Amino acid sequence: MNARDPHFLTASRSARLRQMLVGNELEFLMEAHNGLSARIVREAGFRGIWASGLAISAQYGVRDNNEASWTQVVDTLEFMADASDLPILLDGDTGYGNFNNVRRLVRKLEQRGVAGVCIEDKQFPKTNSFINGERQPLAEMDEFCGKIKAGKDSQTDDDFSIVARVEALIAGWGMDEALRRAEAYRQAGADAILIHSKLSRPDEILEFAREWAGRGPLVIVPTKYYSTPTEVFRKAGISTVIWANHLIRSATTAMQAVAKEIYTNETLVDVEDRIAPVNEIFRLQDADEYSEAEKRYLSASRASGAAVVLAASRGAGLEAVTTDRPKVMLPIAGKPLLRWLVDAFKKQGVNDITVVGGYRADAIDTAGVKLVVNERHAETGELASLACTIGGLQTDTVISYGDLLFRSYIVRDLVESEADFSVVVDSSLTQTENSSVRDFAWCSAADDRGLFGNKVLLKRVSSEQQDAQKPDGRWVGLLNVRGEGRERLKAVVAKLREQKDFDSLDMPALLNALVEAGEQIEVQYVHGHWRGVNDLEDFRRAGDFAHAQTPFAVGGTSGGEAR
Ligand code: SPV
Ligand code: MG
Repeated sequence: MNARDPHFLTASRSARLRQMLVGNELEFLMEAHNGLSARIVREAGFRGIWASGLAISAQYGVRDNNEASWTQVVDTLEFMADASDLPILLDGDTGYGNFNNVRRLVRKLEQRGVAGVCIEDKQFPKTNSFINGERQPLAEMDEFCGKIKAGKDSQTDDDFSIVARVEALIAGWGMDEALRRAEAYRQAGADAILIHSKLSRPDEILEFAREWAGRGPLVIVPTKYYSTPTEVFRKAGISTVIWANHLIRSATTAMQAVAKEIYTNETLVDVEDRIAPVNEIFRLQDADEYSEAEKRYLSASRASGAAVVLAASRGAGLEAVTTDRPKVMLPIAGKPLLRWLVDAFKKQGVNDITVVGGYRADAIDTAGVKLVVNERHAETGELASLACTIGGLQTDTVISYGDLLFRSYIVRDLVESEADFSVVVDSSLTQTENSSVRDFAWCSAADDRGLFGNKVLLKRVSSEQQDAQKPDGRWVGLLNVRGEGRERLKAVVAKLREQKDFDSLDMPALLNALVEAGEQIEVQYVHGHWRGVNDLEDFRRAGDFAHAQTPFAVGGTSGGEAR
């Protein structure tokens, strides 16, 4: 298999690295030091990764002296291997100990999908070759051969590669010693020789290559002799060039410049357009795959749903307490009414919450919600408020009055409903004692506990009880819209919009229009367990209800009525 062979990409990572080493073409390994840089190397088009000891240490902010433990390095490699399917050659320093450490290292690298390791003939703990390289002691040659043999004997994948790095030129031991060692390492089983040089010209590398005369693959790291044309390496019969540290260095330059600029200017405005957008980070993290998987694996009730909360009104009958805030910001048992509602939704996985404000929208606490303002709130009704955000209904959505308190099961059951449209009707409330009570509901069947589980449909909602027939309950102000129901809801709202009286229409008008359009709206009966806040009396009693919903609350009422 040639490295340009179409089967190359389907081969295992270790087979690909081996092929790069033994193939006839000049190959390149690019440095990476974490998952993100490994992904970037792959996207740039490289066919293999150099997991540089210098760069991995540096990204942890420690020195290239084995200050990061070998298991920390292996953990980093796991992120790199997960983020990129390229073969990875680990810069394994000296093998982190003696022959036995090399054996364990090779086994662990194979388990993590790393294609090969390069070990250098220095002593543990090592120092980077470019820091006083000439003063660094070399390993005893035979002992190093033992490490190579131990590594080769412990690999279970025949394609796993061990590259032996010769430091004799760096340490000033001369060409003959370098060649003597390289040959010994080849005979010990090394799959390739990395010959390292710290000169700014490639002379000693080229001389080594001539003398080596193709006895096995040669790998080089031209960090210091970087101005050498790559063609020179090709002609010299080099197998693989390692670009050893250029991503950690370029990232460092960028981070230094941006940090300094933001510090100095105390603003982001000048840097924003010159750095990767947050969406580019999401793309590199494969965020879309997560969203797809979420659709596949999270049950509908756990998937993040949406809610629209109608909160534009000041609250008729509540003028005395709403001069500086809308009704939804009235404090109930220590927190605003809206916060009770938002917390209840979030508890059920309904996280994408849009609040339609109007009167004193500036006073609405927008933490964790999106605020849309119905600018014409003074002249319009609930439906006009809903219309301000209806275009954005992308997912299953609960449409809710803003002045509700309820037991959490009510929303849980509602969002778990399979129906395209479903509403909550309280069957405990069929009479009015109070003029502010509204939204009576007539249904296809009364709340007969014996019929529990049978489908009941909404027939009509009205605040007037002129009907001879007693209502079956009261709509509590919650409508769930699912799936294709969303588009049909939009169509019905669009139709109502053509009516002259659209501005005065309320949510019951929408429910009735849906029924008239032939939609089936399923009824979920409850018996109390919720409260609306419509007047001062409701406001006063809401505190008791809210208290009873808090964990370990003692006393308080658990049921309720009245909107
Ligand atoms: C590394 O990248 O950590 C290397 C290559 O070992 S060098 O820094 O050139 O020695
Ligand atoms: Mg290194």
